[in-house]
Amino acid sequence: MNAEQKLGFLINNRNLDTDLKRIAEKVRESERITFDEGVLLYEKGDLNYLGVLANYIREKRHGDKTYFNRNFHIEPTNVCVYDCKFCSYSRMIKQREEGWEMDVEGMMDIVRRYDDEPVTEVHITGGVVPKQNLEFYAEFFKKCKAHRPELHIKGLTPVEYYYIFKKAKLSHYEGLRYLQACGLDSMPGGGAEIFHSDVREKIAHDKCTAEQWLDIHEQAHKLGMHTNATMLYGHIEEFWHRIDHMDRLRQLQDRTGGFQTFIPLKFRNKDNQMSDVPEVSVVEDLRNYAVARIYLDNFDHVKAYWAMISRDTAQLSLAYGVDDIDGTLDDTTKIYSMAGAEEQNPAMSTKELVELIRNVGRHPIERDTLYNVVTDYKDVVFEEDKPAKYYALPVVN
Ligand code: V47
Ligand code: SF4
Repeated sequence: MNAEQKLGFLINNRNLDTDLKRIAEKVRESERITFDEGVLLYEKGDLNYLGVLANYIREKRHGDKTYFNRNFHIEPTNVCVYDCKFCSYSRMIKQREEGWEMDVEGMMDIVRRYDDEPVTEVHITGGVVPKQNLEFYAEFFKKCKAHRPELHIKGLTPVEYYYIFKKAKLSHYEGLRYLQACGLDSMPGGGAEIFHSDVREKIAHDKCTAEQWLDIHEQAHKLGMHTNATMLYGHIEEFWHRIDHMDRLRQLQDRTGGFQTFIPLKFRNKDNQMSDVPEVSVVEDLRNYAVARIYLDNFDHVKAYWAMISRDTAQLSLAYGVDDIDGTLDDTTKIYSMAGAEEQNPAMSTKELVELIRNVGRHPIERDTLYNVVTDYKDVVFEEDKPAKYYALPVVN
């Protein structure tokens, strides 16, 4: 049975709850579901039901195509002026001895390590410190572009921008316009956490508010930049907080169309101030991907970040609405390993990523940050005698 037949079969099941049947019919007719219906999906939808709906939408949009990219991260600092309770990564100013703070040359050294490698994106994210201010990032973006113009800079989040623009006395629009002129191409989805103040005040009380986060993305969209959005789920929030979060994103997307990808991020509980909060199950992860795919009808892509949820769950997620699994990473990010993710040194070669996708019957496509196709791997056979670097990124010591 294909995805459409499965949906038809489910709708014709006489035992299906009437509310769930109505939602399934809406999905078949490509009608938007309401806030209350979103909450109901979480409350009543079992894994099979949600998977059928989400996969129907996923295959209608993308067929079997599954995207990844070749990227690396730079984490300019793990010191942070903020105090997010879920963060295992940041070292407060007073714990500086355990922290690092790079200068522009240190960041350029990382960029230069990839000079002969076919990476298309550098993803920059980390803590917030006074020294890494507007001019710091302006200088880095300019140097990076001068060195390698085609490398896409996906940099920082509203958490950093709110802090540095305020210090520089610039509006969100002015600050972003300036950094865009220096070389910034797009913005990753971090810092969103859970928007609703009931939860945000408990887990991320001192960084940018939901309104500030959304406004910075809106200004970026006005400048023609594409951005992503995340949601940190599976801790103290309730289902309706997740729908509230996605609803605010859906509304902004209706206005601007600037979001590309939604990335649910599973809360990991190692070594942070919320270690007493248990992590949710893999079933809940999959249900959550599926609800996101159903609710966010105006987002093109839903991404499972394999470094955070493990390779196995990333593979499973491809049947629950996910069409993107991020990139090679090359062991350049520590955010998740420090929070207890299975991947302690996250790096995958292109060949491994392609095989991971193929092994669950999907069609691997290497994309650039803006989803232009770089290589379609449908019929590519990996040859033993091709130099490893053709497929794989080197391990950096
Ligand atoms: O904003 C921090 C999250 C985010 C924990 O846009 C945690 O392509 C779980 O946003 N458990 C940063 N999550 C990472 C991020 C991201 C990752 C991959 C791709 C993209 C993209 C964006 O990491 C933070 C925060 O929400 N985070 N600590 C934790 N203990
Ligand atoms: Fe700082 Fe980000 Fe950690 Fe919050 S999540 S403490 S803003 S590094």
